[in-house]
Amino acid sequence: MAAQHTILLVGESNVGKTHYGAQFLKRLMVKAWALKMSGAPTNLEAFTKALSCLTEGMATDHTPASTYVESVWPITDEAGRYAELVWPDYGGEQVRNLVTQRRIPTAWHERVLEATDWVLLIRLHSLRSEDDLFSRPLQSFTAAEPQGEEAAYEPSDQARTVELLQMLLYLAQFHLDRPLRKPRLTILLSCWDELETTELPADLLASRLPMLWSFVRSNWTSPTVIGLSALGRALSKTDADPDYAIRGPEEFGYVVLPDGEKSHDITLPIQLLMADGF
Ligand SMILES: Nc1nc2c(ncn2[C@@H]2O[C@H](COP(=O)(O)OP(=O)(O)O)[C@@H](O)[C@H]2O)c(=O)[nH]1
Ligand SMILES: [Mg+2]
Repeated sequence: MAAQHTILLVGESNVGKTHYGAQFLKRLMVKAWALKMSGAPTNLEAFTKALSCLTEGMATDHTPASTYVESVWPITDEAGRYAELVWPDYGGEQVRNLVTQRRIPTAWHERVLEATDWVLLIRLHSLRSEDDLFSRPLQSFTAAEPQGEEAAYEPSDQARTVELLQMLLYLAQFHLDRPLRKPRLTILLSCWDELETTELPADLLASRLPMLWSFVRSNWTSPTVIGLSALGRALSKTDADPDYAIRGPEEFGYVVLPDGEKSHDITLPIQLLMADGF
């Protein structure tokens, strides 16, 4: 069966991809939700390991892959539409390196070309805010020139995220003379619970990362921004959360849709893509 959608889930290290995958997997297993696994997924280990930790009420350790590994999940929705979810894993600092060193694994290159949808995970809470005239005292701009290592140019977190999208666009050889319809872009603001906000996801993104937001809006006709809390709350790697252990991980986690509506169905961002929603 040819996939109607190939959905690529990308994000830097530590944004919550593995835990989102684990929670997603649990939802597919419980089967009370609209999506089903419709074949054999590949490379599930990282996700099943995370899920067994969640079942005990703990987060899993971050285990960076040393090479490119991807997990591919064949899924169908209630209307019988078929999609492949592709979770690339670079582990460690590899996505960062992708941008700074511009080296792209071939397998990944192909995935970018064939994807109909890109889902980018961004964890706002762990991004450094920009050092600029507004956040730093003026004298720090006139302080002694940085020496050696320090002098090396390092793009801001926001610039690096823009660069990541630029690289994907370049790889996929899109012409940017007009805003893109395909591949569609969904931005998931992960670990939403950490942000303690009542703002709409797109408004928050626009105010926190204005350069990224304007880049996205000028290159896509209808980008979608959704808040995602895969876990619903912070979990420790050593102390079990009793609620989790008693009620089960499937009782936790939520998304905040573009209009601000909250839903416990964390598979919704993918369902909406499969249904050509938004
Ligand atoms: N508060 C909170 N923490 C989360 C959530 N999802 C993941 N985390 C934490 O974020 C860290 C990175 O998650 P992980 O899934 O390993 O990120 P990955 O490197 O992108 O695969 C872990 O310490 C998780 O416990 C969430 O929804 N809320
Ligand atoms: Mg991971």
